Amino acid sequence: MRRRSLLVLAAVLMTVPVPVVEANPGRDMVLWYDEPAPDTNQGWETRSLPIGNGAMGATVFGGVQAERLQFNEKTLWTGGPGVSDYNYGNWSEPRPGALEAIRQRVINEGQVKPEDVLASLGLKSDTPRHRRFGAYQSFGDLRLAFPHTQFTDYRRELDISRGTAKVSYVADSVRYTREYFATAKDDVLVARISADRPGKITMNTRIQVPANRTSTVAASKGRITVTGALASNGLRYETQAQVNNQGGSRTDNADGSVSVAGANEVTLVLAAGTDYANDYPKYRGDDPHKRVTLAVNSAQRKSFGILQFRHVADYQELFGRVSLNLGGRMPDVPTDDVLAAYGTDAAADRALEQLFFAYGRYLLIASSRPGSLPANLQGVWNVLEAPPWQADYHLNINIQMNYFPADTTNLAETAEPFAEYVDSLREPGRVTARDMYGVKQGWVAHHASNIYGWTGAWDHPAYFFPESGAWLSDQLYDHYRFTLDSKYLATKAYPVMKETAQFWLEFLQTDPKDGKLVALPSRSPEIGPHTAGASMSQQILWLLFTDVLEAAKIVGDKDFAARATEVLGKLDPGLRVGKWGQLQEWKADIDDPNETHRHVSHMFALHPGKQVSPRTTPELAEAAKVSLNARTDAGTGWSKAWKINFWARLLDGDRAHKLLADQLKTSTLPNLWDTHPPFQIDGNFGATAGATEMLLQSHLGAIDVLPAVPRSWPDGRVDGLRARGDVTVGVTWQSGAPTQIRLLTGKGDAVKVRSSMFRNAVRVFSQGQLVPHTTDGDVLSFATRNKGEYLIVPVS
Ligand code: FUC
Repeated sequence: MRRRSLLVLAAVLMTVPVPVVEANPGRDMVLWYDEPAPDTNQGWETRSLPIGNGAMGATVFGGVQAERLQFNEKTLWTGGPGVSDYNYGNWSEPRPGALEAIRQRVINEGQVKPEDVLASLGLKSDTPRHRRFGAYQSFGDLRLAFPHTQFTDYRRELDISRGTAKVSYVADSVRYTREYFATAKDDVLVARISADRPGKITMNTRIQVPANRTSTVAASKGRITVTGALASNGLRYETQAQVNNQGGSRTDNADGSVSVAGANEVTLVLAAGTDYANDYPKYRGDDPHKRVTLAVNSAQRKSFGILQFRHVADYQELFGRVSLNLGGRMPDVPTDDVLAAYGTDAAADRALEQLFFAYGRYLLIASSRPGSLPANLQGVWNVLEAPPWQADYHLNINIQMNYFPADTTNLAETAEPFAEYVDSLREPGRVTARDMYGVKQGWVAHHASNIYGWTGAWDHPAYFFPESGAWLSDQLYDHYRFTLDSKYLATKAYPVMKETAQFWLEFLQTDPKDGKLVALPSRSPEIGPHTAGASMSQQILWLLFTDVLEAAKIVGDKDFAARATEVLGKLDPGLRVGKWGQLQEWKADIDDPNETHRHVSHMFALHPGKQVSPRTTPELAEAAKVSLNARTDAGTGWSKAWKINFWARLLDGDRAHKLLADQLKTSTLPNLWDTHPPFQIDGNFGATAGATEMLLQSHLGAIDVLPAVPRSWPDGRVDGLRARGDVTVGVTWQSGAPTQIRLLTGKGDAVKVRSSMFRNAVRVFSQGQLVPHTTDGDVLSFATRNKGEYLIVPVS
């Protein structure tokens, strides 16, 4: 009887969501403001609201009289092959013996100053980098002018549950509404301007582009076309916007603007593109005219309603896969006020945390979709000609962090542009490996790259980071561990991983001190001297060869598996506890306990690596805590975000939550963009990844449920998170302990689930039937089948 009713209950629980607390999706997933963003660069950075479809992005200012949508397209970059003396960062002439001399100095003297390494291996100051490297550019501004000077009831919002933005206000007793979205389905930005009374829309539409390019502007049949080329490199660009009115009249103006008078409604579709192609060595493809014309033509044939329906369905298919309920209750005040009041009201704090978590997923969907370039330092949004760090691809933490949440939060597709980009660095990277280091096989890139295959040297002492390719390869393999997509492994990840490992087979050196293989010279990113075998270098390389070994076995590359095994036998793993109990940052015990630098790269073994964990290596985990405590919780946006991940991996939920709170209080702008400062998007992605690590981990082989849930999240529910092994996970918890674990298996295999819940008896159900399982301490194991649904509940 008891068993039967449990089975019924279980069957019911499988299908009916059981929220622990009431959520209010209408309000919870909306950022909203009661004023426009100021029409300045600072207003853009702190208050404009981002929409995007991966390739294109726009930010909504929401001015009543003067609306501005600043827009971007990923491929509009200065620099590169269009600049006459572009050289991919490679040396202009050979420097025989330069690398050997530095290596010998490191061996003889123990360490060498970054400036000395720069002088012998870096870019010479007579070949300034900036002009050649280039920077990501603003495409332009879509400017809409309205006659309204007096208004009331103003609201500007971004609904991240739908991927749509809206501005609305009342003027002369008429409610005006502007709706915006960027759709990946139809490759355009879409706007609708409407009113609650007919014939009320009178407006002017124009497109403005920055001065660093030629431009021809024309308007015909409501179509505004702007074409030209960047002065820097001749990159051709084109943007078209179609203005369609329902009712009233439309006029093409000689200045290239389009006016509408007395319409019921106006819809706008805009597309943009360049003749860039991610194709070494020229990086040029077809003129954008055809593509842009086709995108606008086919979009304008669809009604606004159809475009919106297609967009929302497409967007929600991704966004809707995950939900998190921490019991938050969003107060009915603007989002900037909720942020400012963070820390004063638990229910509002939880609501903001839920929103911030979801916002990272929103931003990733908006800035990284298949077929385009990956999210850069600012995702897809940039307003400046000279953005901070070129809004480029920094390869020593930043692009990696952008993709930390891709798999764990069930957005595997967003990682495709990342894999394609990494793959595309191989061709230029082979030339760099050969020209700079005389390496015959393999590829290398250094600490940052552009969209034109810049894999060579830099003109800054921080530049030397040949390990970037290895870290990127580790991440490509981790993606496989989530999806178990063997075609992706064989055709995409493994070839990149193998070629990276080939570089290191030649580049690794034997440390005469102990005969171990080390990176030489090697530095902890952006801090300290160049030495032999800095911890992060070794940890990354340990993971690379461990992954390559595993992958080689799967794809059947026996010879290379043997090479990887050989290297692993001799490789220094980069794990040492030093004299003040710290996890050493360098091979020699030279860590300064007073150092508070934002980079804490030697924690790589903790996250995203797997060598250090309280579960497997408690002494090393203790040492990691000592190092992290010495570095303090301070740091820039991304640094705090990474620390959330570190403390989650150390199973300290309260500390992880403190870092998340610190990030919200001190590194988050009113539009919820992360600030380094300035705005840098990696911190958004890192925070979302960190919150996920608090709820679910799977890097050690078991699905670790609620490994670091903080005291401030006593009750909650999460659905749709992904664990390695192609498993989708949901958890409901009360007083910090799971009351229900839901698994959806993919390819199907035995699973191991870890939770303190298993110290007491549990039942596992699938399709209303009990599933046999075994428990060993906190770990529960059972066999699963393809696409099986499983429910784990306590016996009580
Ligand atoms: C690295 C970091 C900086 C910044 C830049 C884009 O150089 O050290 O803090 O994030 O990347």
